[in-house]
Amino acid sequence: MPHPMTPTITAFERSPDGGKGLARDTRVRWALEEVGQPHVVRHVSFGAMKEAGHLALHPFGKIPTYEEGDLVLFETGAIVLHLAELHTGLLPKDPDARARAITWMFAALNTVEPPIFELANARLLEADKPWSKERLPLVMDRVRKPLHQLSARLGDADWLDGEFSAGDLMMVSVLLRLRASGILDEFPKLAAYVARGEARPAYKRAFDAQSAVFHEIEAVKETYAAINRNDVPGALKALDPQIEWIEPPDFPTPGTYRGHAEVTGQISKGRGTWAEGTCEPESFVVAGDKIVALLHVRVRLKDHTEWIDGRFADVHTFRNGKVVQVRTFGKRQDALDWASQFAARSEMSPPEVRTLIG
Ligand code: GTB
Repeated sequence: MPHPMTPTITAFERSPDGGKGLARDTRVRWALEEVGQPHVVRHVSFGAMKEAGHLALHPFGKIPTYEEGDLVLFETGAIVLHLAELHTGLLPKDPDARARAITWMFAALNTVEPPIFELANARLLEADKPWSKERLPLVMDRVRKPLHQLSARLGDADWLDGEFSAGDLMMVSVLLRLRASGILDEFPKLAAYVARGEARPAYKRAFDAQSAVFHEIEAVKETYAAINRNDVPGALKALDPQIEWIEPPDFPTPGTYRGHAEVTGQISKGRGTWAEGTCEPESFVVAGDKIVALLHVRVRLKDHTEWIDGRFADVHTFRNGKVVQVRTFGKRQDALDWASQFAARSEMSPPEVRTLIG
């Protein structure tokens, strides 16, 4: 498993933006990538976010959180500042320049983001209200006002105050949320500034990580949903034609199955023994290219009256968006250990283990 001091952050289990990186974990991932800090991401469901376990980390029941040893932080401003102070690369050494960069972080969060947040609320949550249409132009103007001033201050510079800093990271993250509204395009200098931020390799890695995990988790969920409805072709959809599915000796269909035809036989045979029941992923642990599905099986076999109720794990290895291997483990811990030991890391990215709980 990852080093105990490897920080763990939380993110949405299923972001409403469908993996477009608009939730606030992206700015923390970005900061982690900028400073090259390996990290774990635990993805929480909306329900779990409001439960005692998560509320102990985040009093307002939101993501992201940041855990590093005994230290628990919430609020993206605090988390990014902590990372910027702990590592080099996000804040200048000169004390005055450092204070100015921190000022830009606060400006992003306290001056620029509040009206943008209000606009998101107006567009998404209040669109059906009778007064929504009348209020929207007013909210949009509240967004534009600081943007005019910000654009004037930025001028033709690349970044807000000399070198790229945590102030720019936060400002770009905040401005990014405006893109869908079209307002960003009214400010070409700011649009170019945001594009410069997005072009940074660390931003790309952060974006790709959240996007990949969103789609991979959806694919793994769909595999089990298809098995449960006895839809074998549906269960194959996420699997690469070169798939290898390895089932240990004490399982119903032990062996190594290669390719869609053999796996079809394996799934059909195993699923064919069920009279009724389900195999549900309860949570996911993501390590590099591997997603560990922690499974709860509750099945009554044909010609049996008693129910089988058990917990085990499948490790799905992804390549180019497809599952190239599924390895079944009777013991969840064995699956977790194996996945983190053999997880492939992108050459571009620092070693990363991402954890997802449902
Ligand atoms: N001030 C806090 C911080 O900066 O950390 C705000 C944290 C926050 O609002 N988190 C949101 C959250 O957890 C996620 S970012 N909301 C869940 C809840 O309140 O129950 C806001 C967000 C959500 C979704 C999208 N999206 O899908 O596009 C974009 C932004």
